[in-house]
Amino acid sequence: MSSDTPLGIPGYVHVYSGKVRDLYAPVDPATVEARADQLLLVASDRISAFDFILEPPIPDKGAVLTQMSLWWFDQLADLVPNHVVSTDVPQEVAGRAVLVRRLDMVPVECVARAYLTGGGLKEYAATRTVSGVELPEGLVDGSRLPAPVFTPSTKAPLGEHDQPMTYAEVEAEVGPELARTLADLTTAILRRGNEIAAERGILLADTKVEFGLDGDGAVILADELLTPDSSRFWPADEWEPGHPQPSFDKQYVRDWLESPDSGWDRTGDTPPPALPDEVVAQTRARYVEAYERITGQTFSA
Ligand code: Q0Z
Repeated sequence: MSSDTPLGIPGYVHVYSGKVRDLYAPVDPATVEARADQLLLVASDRISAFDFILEPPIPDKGAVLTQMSLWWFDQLADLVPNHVVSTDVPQEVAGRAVLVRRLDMVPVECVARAYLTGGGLKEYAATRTVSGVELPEGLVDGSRLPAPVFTPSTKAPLGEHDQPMTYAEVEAEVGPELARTLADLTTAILRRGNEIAAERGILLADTKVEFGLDGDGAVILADELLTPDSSRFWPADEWEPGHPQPSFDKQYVRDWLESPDSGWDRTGDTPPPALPDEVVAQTRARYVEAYERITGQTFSA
């Protein structure tokens, strides 16, 4: 049970908390009311694995992921406008928060896959299609797809899992014109992300992005972008189709939790034990390494 009180941030009101991030609204000093046009997106150091929030948090994870998102927004700014307003945020959340435009969020999780694994692999094994797209035979866990495929899903409430949507369901939800824009933008984002990441020895197997509409109906990229929390990062030099690929960020955590050392039974009904210092340190180092390899910049907290 993680019924933690969200952080009080002077000048902001708490709006919502997800598993690993928190949302606040700035208070307008003139009216002392929450502003309707902006949000503060705060990334915590919390980490999830096997659907649990683990203890303890990973130091600097929120800052690493926030800085990585900002870097990607900048790299992809010519492809799609984004929601970032300012990185001038309260000291309590320095480095791990972004002030953003409050948008009318599109009710679709926009996923694209460049490599086959997870839910996409399961669908392929049953039908040789992924989200209705026919694929060549002989693909295995980790295979690169001929081209990125749009595999949208529903936005499930907290604690539930997203369900796959067909392209026709997306069209019915948002109309055919916006559906085409979402699909094209999502695959273009993953394609561009992989062109950049490949030069740095990282494969982006898939990604989940969220879009919103501004007051003029323009499609704006929101939320986070191409982080290890929204995308599968694989080390390119260890890529070997035919089995599950090591996860760039969480492999130490998963391996330790599944090892006899942890004493944890994943199939039972007890929450996982606290991570040892060594696993926390290695996991932090992997997030920092991902940031430094992707951006070419040194991470400083
Ligand atoms: C994002 C989320 C959480 C962080 C709503 N620009 C925007 N305008 C309106 N709504 C959102 C955004 Cl990014 C929005 N989320 C997901 C939840 C912390 C992000 F608790 N929900």
